[in-house]
Amino acid sequence: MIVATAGHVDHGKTLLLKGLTGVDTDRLPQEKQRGLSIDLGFAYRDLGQGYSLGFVDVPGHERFIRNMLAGVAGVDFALLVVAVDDGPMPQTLEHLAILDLLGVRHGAVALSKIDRVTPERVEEVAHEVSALLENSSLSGAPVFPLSGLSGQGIDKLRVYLEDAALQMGERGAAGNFRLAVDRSFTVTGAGVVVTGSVFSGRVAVGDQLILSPRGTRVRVRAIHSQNQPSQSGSAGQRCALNIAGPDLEKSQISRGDWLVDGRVHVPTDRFDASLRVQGNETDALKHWTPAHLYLGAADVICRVAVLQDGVLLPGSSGLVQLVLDRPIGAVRGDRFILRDQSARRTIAGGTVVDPFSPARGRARPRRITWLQAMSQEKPDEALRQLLARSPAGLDLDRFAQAWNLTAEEAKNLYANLALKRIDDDSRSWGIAPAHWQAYRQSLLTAVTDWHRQKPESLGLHEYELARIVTVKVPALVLRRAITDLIEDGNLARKGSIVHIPTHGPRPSTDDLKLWAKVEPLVIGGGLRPPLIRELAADLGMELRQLEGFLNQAAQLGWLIRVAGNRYFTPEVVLALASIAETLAAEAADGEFDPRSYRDRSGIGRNLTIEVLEFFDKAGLTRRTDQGRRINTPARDIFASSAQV
Ligand SMILES: Nc1nc2c(ncn2[C@@H]2O[C@H](COP(=O)(O)OP(=O)(O)OP(=O)(O)O)[C@@H](O)[C@H]2O)c(=O)[nH]1
Ligand SMILES: [Mg+2]
Repeated sequence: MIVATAGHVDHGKTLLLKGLTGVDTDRLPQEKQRGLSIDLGFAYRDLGQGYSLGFVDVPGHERFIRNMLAGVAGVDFALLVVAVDDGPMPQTLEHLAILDLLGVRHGAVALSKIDRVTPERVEEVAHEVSALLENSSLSGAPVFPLSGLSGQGIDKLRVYLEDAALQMGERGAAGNFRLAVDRSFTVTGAGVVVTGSVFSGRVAVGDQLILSPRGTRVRVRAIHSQNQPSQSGSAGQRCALNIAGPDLEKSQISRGDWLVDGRVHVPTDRFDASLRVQGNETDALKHWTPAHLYLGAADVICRVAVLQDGVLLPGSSGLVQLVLDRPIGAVRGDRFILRDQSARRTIAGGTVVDPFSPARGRARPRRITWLQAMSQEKPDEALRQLLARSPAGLDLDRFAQAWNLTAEEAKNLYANLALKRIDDDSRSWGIAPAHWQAYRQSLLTAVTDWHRQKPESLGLHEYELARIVTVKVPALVLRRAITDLIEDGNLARKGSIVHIPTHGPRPSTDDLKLWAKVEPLVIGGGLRPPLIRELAADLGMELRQLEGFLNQAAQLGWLIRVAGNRYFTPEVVLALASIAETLAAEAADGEFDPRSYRDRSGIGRNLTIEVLEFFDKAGLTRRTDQGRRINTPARDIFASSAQV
């Protein structure tokens, strides 16, 4: 368990921690000199049985609130310190508001400096503080009157903290490893060490991690968890990681960076969030208000885009998009604080809803319903709703990253949902079964409509199909849908053209006109139709143009290109095939040779060779040592194209 102090300047936070742990967390010379905490201080207390308490001491002075914000992010427990001589002061209130906005639910109040006042005064402040807590996330937190100076009352608080730590146990180490860096330094002999609170997951010595958002790869050489050497560290602990990497020298590590598992290295400079405006703000939060964002240990300047109703009234909550000056690390559920432009006032706090936000259409109704689904507490319910609302499905990898799910967690989640998954090497797509059916159907409808409108074409290219269909999916999904439809016999593919299997191309009027001239000439040649060259001369056409037409006529099934320079009608091909069958049937051994074929058909020696070779290719005949025999009956091969 990690405990952060909170409270007004000089109210006795640091002295109390010294009483609890024996450690003076004011380590900077300047802090000693001024008797004031400036930066974060850290202390630990071992509870045995593998449990320990980690303390983050924050400065109370309002000038150092930025450090305070870095310190309280990611803690489990808040220790609000109020000196009874002063009673609640401005930073008591501000720190309490911050803890409330961050949703810190576990905590205790230390009423310090009781050695300075009467018991009546202690009672009075106790009441005052309890009333302050009432409408906050720390409502009902126990109150411990004590003196940091004499040590009176500290034992009771210590016992309470130890009990709380044991009760909380180890925070579930769900999610990928994320540590919010609050300090980094170099140790001679060991190298770079970074410290911070572990927000989620687990880390072990030897793990590869990424320094995010800059993306530097590092390896974990050694771990101190809660100040003890350890082989691993996990959520709810403060860790110091000794890291190494080839590019580490060059990269400046600073407070606000994250050390994360590669799966959640997804920097974002724009995210959607649910935001609550502080109740004591005087004005409504307007669209595009500039602000300071504090998330994890990072702070960055941003603009607040209000997504609904234009403004957010004091005390109210709503959806916003934060547009940041620079990328940071953030995942669904991360808590944050907004302060005003000059960073003087805490104005709001919130929770990240979707770390991956579109720049355009952020306030469209479709986007708002998406965010409402993403606002669900559990990822399975969120995914169920998103799938139901996404006719095109969604990117599952993005979803898992947004929710900081490990590969294992994601796998289990998908297994328990009705979900059609389409994966390739680079991405994983999910779509609700009903939407998948509808999408496939829309493809079929589009192809059918295409045939109706363009009967002369065989079909359409995949990219044309993708353009026509209203639901837009990634190429991988389109391809899978087409493949499935082909497998089920609903579609057919020829090259890159898809079509309904029963559809054949229909000729245009011009084609029909030309065919009316060509057909008699081809038929007129009997079993020896004219050469293409001869046809062109007869028709007065250019050879190339005629060839184009004949090729198309072949696709329409009107002609068959038997030899390189000659087209036959299917009827003539069938007649020539019958001659081969007759010859084979007449022969005792079922074989015939080119000479007998030439004599029977009368088409001449050269054409005989061409025709017989064509028959071999088409599978009608098969060559043997002596001649040829029939391989497949002519009707099975040519009858469907001939008009019989
Ligand atoms: N008499 C008395 N003095 C105390 C007590 N606790 C703290 N002090 C004194 O109050 C002064 C401030 O104490 P700190 O512990 O530094 O206060 P702090 O809350 O850490 O202050 P910041 O970190 O600057 O916000 C010091 O001089 C302490 O000795 C107490 O219980 N009784
Ligand atoms: Mg202090």
